Amino acid sequence: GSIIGYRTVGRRSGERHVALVRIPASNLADGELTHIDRIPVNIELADQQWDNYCAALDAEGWETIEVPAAPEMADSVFIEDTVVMFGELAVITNPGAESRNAETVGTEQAVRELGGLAIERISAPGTLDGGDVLKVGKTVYVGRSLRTNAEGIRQLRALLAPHGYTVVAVPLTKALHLKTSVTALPDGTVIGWAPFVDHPELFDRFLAMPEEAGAAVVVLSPDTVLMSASAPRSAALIADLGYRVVTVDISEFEKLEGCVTCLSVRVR
Ligand code: CIR
Repeated sequence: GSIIGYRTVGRRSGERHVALVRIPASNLADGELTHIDRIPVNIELADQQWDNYCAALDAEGWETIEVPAAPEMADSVFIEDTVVMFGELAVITNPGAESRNAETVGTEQAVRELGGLAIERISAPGTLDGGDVLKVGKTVYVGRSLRTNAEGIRQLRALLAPHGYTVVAVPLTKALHLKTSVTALPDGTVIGWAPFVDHPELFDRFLAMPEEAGAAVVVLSPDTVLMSASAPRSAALIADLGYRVVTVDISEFEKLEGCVTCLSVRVR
């Protein structure tokens, strides 16, 4: 059928699908926490879950490339916050948490080594975390969060305007990052955990998920999404809409307010 056709075309085109990842730091358990209490993190299990996450991407045709390890930066595994990709343009962020700010150095190095990408930067006093940026076609929703400020949004808007993107700022008070509260299906429907969404009316189509972790999907192909194993009812709901759902257990990262999106950056 057409679903299989899509995947075959993808492979035939010989396009290289790359995702950046970063191995968990040895002090992962000390990561920042904003909205939840600290629960002990099982480091060994976290390493295993990270391996499985990378293997799942690989199995779905995304070659994983490791950004140089930052063993002393507790939150560095959450690489999504350090760079946002817009086709040929990579925007290196300026993470809003002091403890995370230097994470961008290794990411920028890796992006440079990938080659073929124009590199721009968000700079002080602007702050922006990649977890606050949700792309839906040519619309770029950006969470105005504890981590992303007005100046960061202004800079991103100015960088993207020449590329034909519209930046839509989204007030966010109930979750750490925009993508903790909403992401989007391949068809552009914004899905989310309603208690975390201040303004569902900002989205063209909004579909509420039955679980908190169900708010986050990673689009792997036009017919496949990656989700956390801690949102089985949301996964079933999305499968029932005609999508293939691949699940991974990321419990140890969820204890640190990480979700399925933040452990990689898909270069696209
Ligand atoms: C932090 O507070 O920055 C980390 N503990 C979690 C970051 C998760 N990133 C994301 O959702 N994009």
